[in-house]
Amino acid sequence: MQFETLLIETPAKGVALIRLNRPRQYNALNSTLLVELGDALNHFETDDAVGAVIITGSDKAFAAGADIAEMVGISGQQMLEMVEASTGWRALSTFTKPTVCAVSGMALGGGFELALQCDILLATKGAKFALPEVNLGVIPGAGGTQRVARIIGKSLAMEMIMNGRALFAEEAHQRGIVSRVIEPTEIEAEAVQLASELASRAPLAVRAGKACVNKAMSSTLEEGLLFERNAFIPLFDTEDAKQMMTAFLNKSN
Ligand code: CO8
Repeated sequence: MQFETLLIETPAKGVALIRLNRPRQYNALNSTLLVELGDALNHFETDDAVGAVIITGSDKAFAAGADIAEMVGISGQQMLEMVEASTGWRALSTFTKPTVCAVSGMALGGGFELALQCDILLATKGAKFALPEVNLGVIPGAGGTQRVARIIGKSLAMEMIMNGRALFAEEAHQRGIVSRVIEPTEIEAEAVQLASELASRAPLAVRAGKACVNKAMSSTLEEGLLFERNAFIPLFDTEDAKQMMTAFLNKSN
């Protein structure tokens, strides 16, 4: 696959890596990138050779947000049309396979929102997360207000969204935004190792687990428990469950 704004790599069996590649603009998310991201994810969704996807940027920046050059002076109606044409957001939110986001440097605005839509977020020491849209007279528009508030709580979310307060990797880790803080030289290898493990696991169980955790972020406990029950039961009819439990009892796993 050839793209103008993305590089696609296969760093390990079952793993596809999407590298945001607009180095001169700190990987700012322009409309081309957001369409190409949708095309790449839609391809990987149906590619049986891919079990997990890594999304990453460069050493300096994951992404500096939406491309301000495309937003300056546009109307609300034009922004709505741009959002609807940006298929990458929808493709990521409906992607059923596991996604690992490896953030080096800065993840700002839409770049942070993109990272927040991935399943597992890894960051380098020194990585910076912020929602600075207020400095441009707007607010986050790709889920930032909702996802950040649910993860870090109201007061700090208010500081980030109303006052542009940044979180560095350690604080982002303490507040549950990232699951691991890693040396810059090691983050990519660790992301590949993690994605390889995910890709090697029973795919239907991994997808069901992902769907359930995502449901937890957007439902009441009762709705989530029902969703979990409905995801849990059918897994007993899968070959993986039968074989893996038998292998456990036979001590051959
Ligand atoms: N958009 C466009 N260009 C950018 C962006 C951006 N977000 N960020 C950096 N650039 C460009 C600069 O214009 C500059 O270009 P040039 O060399 O042609 O002048 C180049 O990248 C280098 O930038 P700087 O000279 O500013 O470099 P610094 O090292 O001094 O600063 C920063 C780097 C900190 C990244 C700084 O550029 C900055 O603050 N960028 C803006 C960050 C920001 O405000 N992000 C939020 C954008 S709004 C948003 O994301 C809303 C999301 C809504 C999603 C909606 C759903 C579709």
